[in-house]
Formats: sequence, structure tokens, C-alpha cells
Amino acid sequence: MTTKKLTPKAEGAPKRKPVLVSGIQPTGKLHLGNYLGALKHFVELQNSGKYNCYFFIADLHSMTEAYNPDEKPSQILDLAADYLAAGIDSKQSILFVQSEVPAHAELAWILNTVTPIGELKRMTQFKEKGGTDGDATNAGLFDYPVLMAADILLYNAAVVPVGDDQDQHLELTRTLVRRFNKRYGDTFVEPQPLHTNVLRLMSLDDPRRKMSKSRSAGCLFLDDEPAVIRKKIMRAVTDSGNEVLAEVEGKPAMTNLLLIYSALSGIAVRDIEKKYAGKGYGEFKKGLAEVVVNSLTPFQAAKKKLKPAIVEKALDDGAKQARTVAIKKLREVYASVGLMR
Ligand code: LTN
Repeated sequence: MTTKKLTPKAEGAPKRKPVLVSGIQPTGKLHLGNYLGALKHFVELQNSGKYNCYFFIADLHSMTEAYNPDEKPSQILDLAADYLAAGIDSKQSILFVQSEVPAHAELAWILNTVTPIGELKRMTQFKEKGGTDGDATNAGLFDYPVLMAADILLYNAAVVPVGDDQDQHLELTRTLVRRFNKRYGDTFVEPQPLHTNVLRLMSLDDPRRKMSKSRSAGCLFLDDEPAVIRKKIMRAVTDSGNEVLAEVEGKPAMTNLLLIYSALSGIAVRDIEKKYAGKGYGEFKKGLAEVVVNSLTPFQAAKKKLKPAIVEKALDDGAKQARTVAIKKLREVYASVGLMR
């Protein structure tokens, strides 16, 4: 006897997947830390098939730091190309630009009216990025977490992949949900954070600092040519001694390099140490450079192949789909707060 598999129809309507939302600010070239801390996980989460994914380009958030308006359009398109080249598929996920979905700014206004100023003043990121400038700080920086809450709540996100530096913002979002629902009736879903930056890359020229585009000599950009990558790695700061070991006293630089090697190759740090036992730093660096170059080659090739029209089309389609979902939610919200005739 053959057991006939039930068709989805016989099982009833397919269950709706939980919604996942995350964004990246368009502020310049992405580096390996951005990839291993965010983009790589986004692609894996998309490919897991477990979520209904929304990924966006947080251009409104990026306005809270000084920028040149002439550069913004290319930064937005470049980030879109990064998403696509890394493996975000605009047919599987909804990829869009935040400012092209006006509901984000509209919902942020409404959420402002249930947000106590005191809670925003406590946000660590605000305090670090401008809180100390007092009245000179732009109000957008202060209100940043409220816009972020709007990004998440518009799509009823259950899961938000972010670095742990965003935990406080996520917690504020959850507080706003409870407060809003209590005051106006059940409207929003409480989202859960999903940590993605388990790995924090350090600068190659100073392992005490985070890898950052502002220290370009120690920063591996996703777009760096192989020759540039090799040069940066060969010049990377090392520790005293000559054994290739991680996580031991006095080896912060080697720890960082070994973690990069491991994350990109999938080989455990202990096994890489064994492979380079007795071989010295130079040989290890050569091996690491090849691992980095080989990991970035497919990404760079995919990015070069992307025609501008394809990127534009993906963003147009994404914005259209996101707008449909967001407008529907916004109407619900307006009804909840009594602004619907
Ligand atoms: N603040 C985030 C970017 C961001 C975001 C969001 C992430 C803006 N809106 C909504 C997740 C969900 C950052 O700087 N990493």
C-alpha cells in the first residue's frame, strides 16, 4: 500500500509564516563586519524558508547623521546591489527603500504620541551619538528609535534580526506595543530580537577597535579588489610571539584574524590553529588572504553582473509590495486611535 501524501489543500490553507523585518542604513561601502554581522544572516534567514522577509534600506534613519545629498542616491543603489549580490532574492523577500513607503514616517508620528521623552533620553545610542551635544543634537537622532519601531510594527514583525547594540531599541518597541495596545486596543504584535552579530570584527590595524569604514587601512570592504585585500591582510597588526593561536592572553590580533578565517571558511578555529602549527604569521596571513578573496569573489562577480535596471526594478517592486501591506496596517492604526471618519 502506498501512503498518499496529503496535498496542502487537503491539509487546509497553508499556515502563514512569521514576519521578519530588518534594515541597514545606506551610509557608505559595506565591510566584512557588516556582512558577517548582518547581511550573511539575512540571506540564511531568507533561505531557511521559515519567514516572510522584509529587508529595507533605512535612508530616513541615515539622515540623522550629516551627509552629502549628492552622494545619497548612489549609496542607496549600492546598498541595494549589496543585498542582491549577497543573495537576497527580490522574488522571495520584499526588498525596498524606507522613504518610498510613506507609512513609515506616518506611523512614527503616531508612535511619538505614546513615547515618553524620558525613555528616549535613556537610549545608549542617543547618548553616544549626540546626547552630549545638548540642544544642538538634531531631533531625528533623538527620535530614531521611534521610527525604528514604526519600521517593525507596520509589518507585524515577529522577528527582528539585529546586532545586540539594538536591543534597547527593540525593548522600547515592545514597550510601545504594550502601551499602545492598552490605550487603544490590540493593534500591534510584540517583536522578538534575533541576534546576528555574534562575531564582532576588529580593525586589522588596531585589534582594540571595531572594524569600521572610518579606519580604512584596517577595514576589508566587500568591494575591495583581491590585491587590496591581500595588502591589507599582509599589513595587519600581529601580536608578539609567532604561534597562530586564538583566545589566549596577548593574542587579540591573531584572535580576530582566526575568527575571520573561521567564519568565512566554516573551519573551526582549533583546526585552523592545527593547520598552521609551527608555520608562523606570514604563512597564516597568506592563507587568510586567499580565504577572504575566494569568499568575496562570487559576491563581487554577482554585483558586477547586476544591471542598474535590475536593481531599480527590484526596488520598485519591493516598494509596491511593502506599500500595500503598510497602508493596510496604517489604516488599522488610524481606526484604533480614532482618526478615521
Ligand atoms: N538601527 C538599525 C537599522 C534599522 C533597523 C530598523 C533594524 C533601522 N530600522 C528596523 C531592524 C529593524 C541599525 O543601525 N542596525
